[in-house]
Amino acid sequence: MKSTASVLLLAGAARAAPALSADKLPQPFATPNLLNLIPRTLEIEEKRQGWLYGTFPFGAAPYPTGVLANKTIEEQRAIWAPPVFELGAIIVKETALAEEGVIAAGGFSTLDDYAKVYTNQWTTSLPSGPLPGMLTNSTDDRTFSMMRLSSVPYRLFRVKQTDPLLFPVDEEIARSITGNSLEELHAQGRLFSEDFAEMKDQEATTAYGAGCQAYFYIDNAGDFLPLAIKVIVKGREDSALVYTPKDLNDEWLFAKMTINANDGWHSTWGHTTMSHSAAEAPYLAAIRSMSENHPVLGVLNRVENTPWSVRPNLQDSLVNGSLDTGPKYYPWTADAARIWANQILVN
Ligand SMILES: *[C@@H]1O[C@H](CO)[C@@H](O)[C@H](O)[C@H]1NC(C)=O
Ligand SMILES: *[C@@H]1O[C@H](CO)[C@@H](O)[C@H](O)[C@H]1NC(C)=O
Ligand SMILES: CC(=O)N[C@H]1CO[C@H](CO)[C@@H](O)[C@@H]1O
Repeated sequence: MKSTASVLLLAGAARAAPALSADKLPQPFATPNLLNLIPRTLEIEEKRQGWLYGTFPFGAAPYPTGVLANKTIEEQRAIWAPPVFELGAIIVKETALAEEGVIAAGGFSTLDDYAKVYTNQWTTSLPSGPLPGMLTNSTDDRTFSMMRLSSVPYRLFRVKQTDPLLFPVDEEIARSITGNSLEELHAQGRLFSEDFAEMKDQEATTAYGAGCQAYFYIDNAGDFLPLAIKVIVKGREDSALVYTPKDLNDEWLFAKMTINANDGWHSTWGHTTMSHSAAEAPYLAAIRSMSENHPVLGVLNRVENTPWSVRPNLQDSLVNGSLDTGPKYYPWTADAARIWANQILVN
């Protein structure tokens, strides 16, 4: 089975590759043995000199540098950078068109007017429109809670019975929303939480931001719903307000939007470090430790598809080419992104 797979992989590689000189002919995948010991030792020695541990301005896991690494990085950048910049240019163009479209349609005066931003707009950069329900059901609590589950849910936890509660919720209000007190939901294993409190301390732009904590619960019908959001602002922790669906609609919406910024920030930057860097660190070590014909590296080479383009792309496009300003839809700076992303990796 194993050798059949190797032959198939090799056949594919041979077909895809341009004519190879005799010394570059693909070797069958094999673990180290007496026959390949010497050529492999030489190969690995060459790779260890050409793939060094470096750093990247964005930080996170070690970033490769050296003669061989730079060549691969350049090739991967050549594949990735053009489509990213092409899309970036289209977004800039379509943003201007959407602004004109909103003005032509009479501007914003109610919340529902935000749908105008998407009417016949973003045809190339967002052809299927925003997420289902974003325009029609944006204020529905189920849209909000499903966003927690369907995007990057790693900051959502069930509050275990042995875990302390993050913050209290008025018992009468909790009962009027859920039929239970917070403690009862907790005891029944129906209570969930998100804790982004660390974000209150980040270097902010002029936009408003906070570090939020939230509770979610499973109701009697089995729906996963938000119960309360605590909005914590640096220096005013003691007077942090707890919002619930029983507050005025706009206040509750404000609380949901505030934690949305936390979760979006987490998806953007946490995914770089927790997903990409966590895979890139062992990959770089594997490149430096194994022959290209080692079956394990063969698998890693297929899994890690052009990884060395990810951080440069983030640096150039998400951070918008500037080391000083982050994407404008977050209330925190690009420096805050780098610091946060590196801390979350350590944690
Ligand atoms: C590899 O690229 C990095 C970053 O551009 C550069 O600092 C380094 O000198 C290069 N190394 C070699 C050996 O070309
Ligand atoms: C919007 O909410 C309604 C009422 O609950 C539901 O029937 C519909 O499926 C929702 N639409 C989307 C796109 O989720
Ligand atoms: C490099 C890059 O794409 N920079 C852009 C960042 O965003 C500003 C404002 O939208 C543009 O003017 C820059 O061209």
